[in-house]
Amino acid sequence: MTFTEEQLRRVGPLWDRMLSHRFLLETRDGTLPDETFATWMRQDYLFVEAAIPFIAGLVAKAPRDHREELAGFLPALHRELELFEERAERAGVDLRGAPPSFTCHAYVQFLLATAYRCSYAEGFTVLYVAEKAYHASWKVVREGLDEESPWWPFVENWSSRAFGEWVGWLEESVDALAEGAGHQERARMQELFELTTRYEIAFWEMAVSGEEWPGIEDGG
Ligand code: MP5
Repeated sequence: MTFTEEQLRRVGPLWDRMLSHRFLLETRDGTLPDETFATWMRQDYLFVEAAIPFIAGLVAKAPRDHREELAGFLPALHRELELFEERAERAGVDLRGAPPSFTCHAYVQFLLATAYRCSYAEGFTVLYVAEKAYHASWKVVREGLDEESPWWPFVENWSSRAFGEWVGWLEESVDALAEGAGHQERARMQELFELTTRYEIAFWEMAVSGEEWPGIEDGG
């Protein structure tokens, strides 16, 4: 069994929880309140902005045969930001000025910390799980969302065949990195695999709960 098969099996219950999250099912069924979707858009825009220095940090450490593929993802992130800007303008959502939610802030700090402080294989594991999670999540939405929906371009972005090929490359690569990892590094990769899955669930949860920072309600 490959590393990713083993880990996806291990975190299976969490993964199922992520894929059956209300945010995805209600977006799929067209019943999610627009304001909830707008919350996700504002926060994910911040996440994607931070994904750029995250990937750049990984590129700096990447083995030579990974550099081109990884660096080649940076323009895709810029196009993704434009997709958010275009959709937000169409839907009358103001993307600018929203502070990061507690969960978004934590997830972004986690991303950057793994890219800059962990080994390449460990940071790469986080990238793989985040991308695999979005590919799988938006495939759930794809199963029912009307193609006329203003949110369809997001479905297309992450559930497309091209994105699936990118996730396929990440999967083969993370499996090869795990093969070459020592016992301790592999254990760290497993831990980061689970943590990233938990962050993905927390991100959907943040969007539906409209969470505030602790202390904000009493002026703290
Ligand atoms: C991704 C994302 C996918 N945009 N947001 C979260 C919370 N997780 C994963 O990453 P990318 O870099 O936008 O493909």
